[in-house]
Amino acid sequence: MKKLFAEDTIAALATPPGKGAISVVRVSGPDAIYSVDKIFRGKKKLIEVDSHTIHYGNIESKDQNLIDDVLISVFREPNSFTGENAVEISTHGNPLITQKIIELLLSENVRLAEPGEFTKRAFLNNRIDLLQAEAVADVISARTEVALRGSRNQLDGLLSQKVNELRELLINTSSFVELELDFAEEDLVFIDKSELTKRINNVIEEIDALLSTYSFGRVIRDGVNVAIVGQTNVGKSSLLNYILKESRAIVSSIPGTTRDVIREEVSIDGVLFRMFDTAGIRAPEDVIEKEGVSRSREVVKTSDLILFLGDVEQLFSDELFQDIKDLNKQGNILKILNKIDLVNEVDVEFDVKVSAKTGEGIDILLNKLKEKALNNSNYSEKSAIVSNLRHYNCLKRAKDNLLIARKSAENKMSGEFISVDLRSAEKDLAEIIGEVTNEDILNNIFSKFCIGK
Ligand SMILES: Nc1nc2c(ncn2[C@@H]2O[C@H](COP(=O)(O)OP(=O)(O)OP(=O)(O)O)[C@@H](O)[C@H]2O)c(=O)[nH]1
Ligand SMILES: [Mg+2]
Repeated sequence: MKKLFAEDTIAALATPPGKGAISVVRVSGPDAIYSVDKIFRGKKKLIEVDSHTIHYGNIESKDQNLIDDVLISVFREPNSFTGENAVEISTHGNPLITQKIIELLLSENVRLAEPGEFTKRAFLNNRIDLLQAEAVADVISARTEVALRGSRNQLDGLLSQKVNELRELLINTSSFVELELDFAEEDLVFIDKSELTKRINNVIEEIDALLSTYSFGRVIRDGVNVAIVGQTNVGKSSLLNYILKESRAIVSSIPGTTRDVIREEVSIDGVLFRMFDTAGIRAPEDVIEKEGVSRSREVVKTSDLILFLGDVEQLFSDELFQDIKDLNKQGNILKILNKIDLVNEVDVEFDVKVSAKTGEGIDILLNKLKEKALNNSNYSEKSAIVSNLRHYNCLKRAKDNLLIARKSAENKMSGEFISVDLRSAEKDLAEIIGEVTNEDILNNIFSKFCIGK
């Protein structure tokens, strides 16, 4: 049997801390079943039961005091999430109970799990690849349905499959090149140069297609930051309230009402928008307002999208518009004209006209927001999507190596050069799914998980 990675047995609370109907303590490692058996009184000894069975009984302290009556699920290696012996103890949902159970386990040769250690073990025992391990965290933290479907696809291996296809193509192609080198003296041709270039181009195209999903992938995974900015009193807070359908921010006819940045989330057709209502920008009247204005400017810098608001009375200050444009590198700005309920006609240039009072035009605005955020991309939910910077960077490096290989092929360089770059590109792809990896990368990924995952 294949040697499993871990020698020690770990335990942690797998459900959120706090009170609930039930809580689950998860135990994994060679001694998982044996150690739980030591603190469990049921009809049968757990070391004797079959894998994937559930058992009722009591958890007792050393002096035989009842801690809780529990249900225990037993999984025998290699058929568990981690690939190791694993036990899940379902208790009544009280932190005092789960804490006590974990303490008892710690006295039975079990140690507390590190963040992400269960998932890390699943990866190291080849139950899932690195892409899927990362998807576990994404599935858990997804905040909209679209994000959930995206991470679910990754967990199901959609992106892994695509990456592996490309790796196979590269391995295949570079073996032909290498074969030719082996038979250099016989002057045999296994793959002619035009076929070689064609194949490299094919992989570059596929990588480009994956890279192009990144902005979309990032949007559905992380959401979009939207800043509402403009002069005072143009109706920024009213717009926020209208979009949220609640009276979140204070609205008043006094200019300079909003002083702090107000942040709220709203999901529009499954895309998460983080809306920032900011202090109106004008020459500040006091220190608090001054701080408010400087915070507005900070928000502008880090937002993905800007709603630059004017109203029918104040229109747009070109100077302020330019100022905001200079601050925001993304340059995604929508010019919105507010309070159109007050006039019959308007004669200014803007992207959308709305009334935060009557709601006129807000639907159009939200659609535009979504369009801008998704960059007009129209990806099928069934296709592989890149949503993680680490994956994006690996793909980018693979592409760069392929561009060099293509150049060498076009310049009729010796196969040695070409095969080296093809192999490097393949390694870059292997890094995505964790086939080549190092401890730093792993620590970096799994330390972001919480304990119990
Ligand atoms: N008629 C009309 N009045 C509006 C509309 N939107 C906002 N107002 C009014 O305009 C005034 C200012 O609205 P706010 O939402 O507080 O404006 P703001 O841009 O957040 O202002 P500051 O926070 O001071 O920068 C309030 O009296 C609102 O009722 C609108 O579409 N139509
Ligand atoms: Mg305001």
